[in-house]
Amino acid sequence: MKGLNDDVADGSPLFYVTTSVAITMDPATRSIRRTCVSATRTTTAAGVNVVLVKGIDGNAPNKLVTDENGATATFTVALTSQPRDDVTITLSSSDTTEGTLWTSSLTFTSVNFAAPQTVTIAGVDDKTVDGNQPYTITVGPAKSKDLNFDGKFSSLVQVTNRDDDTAGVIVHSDHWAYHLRGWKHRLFLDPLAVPADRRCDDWRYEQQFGRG
Ligand SMILES: [Ca+2]
Ligand SMILES: [Ca+2]
Ligand SMILES: [Ca+2]
Repeated sequence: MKGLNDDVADGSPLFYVTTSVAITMDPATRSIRRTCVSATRTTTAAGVNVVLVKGIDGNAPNKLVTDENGATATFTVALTSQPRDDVTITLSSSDTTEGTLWTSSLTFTSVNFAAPQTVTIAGVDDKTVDGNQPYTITVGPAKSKDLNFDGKFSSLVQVTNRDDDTAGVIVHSDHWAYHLRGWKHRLFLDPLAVPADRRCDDWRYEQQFGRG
């Protein structure tokens, strides 16, 4: 006997093979008229397979990295067995001020269930020196009329969004420049942090950090 693969998570069903009537002249087996053989067939279990692809953390291969400068990270999702009905898997970010998703859900059918679908995460920029920030992407749980999947297989993808800001004084508008002109105090500014076209004549640039 040889088991046949159907990719459906239908458990390990017991099945029977019935032979024809035994025909023998052997007195020892003459009483056997019909033979029944039982066997079980095992199949691949239902599940959701998540594989990290791009932006893998060099220090932690089970994590991803994005950054505030626009770097993205990706992972793929696929089903491990053929569903009896469409399976939808929702995706969400724990902190949308640090990382967002290009798609909010994936749908798998009985045809494309094994083809990995790519999920892209984009780092979100801010203007504060907030350090590298961890967040998580929640994958699932699956939703389906197929009870092998419905409400199951939730997992987390750990991500770090790297900060790209550094401390310094940056003048963003003429409104700021107006107020700075009236200051009588010495300004301890880093000249390189102030665009040349934003420097006022009466600003005093001091590179005397630690002395004023
Ligand atoms: Ca930034
Ligand atoms: Ca930042
Ligand atoms: Ca940030």
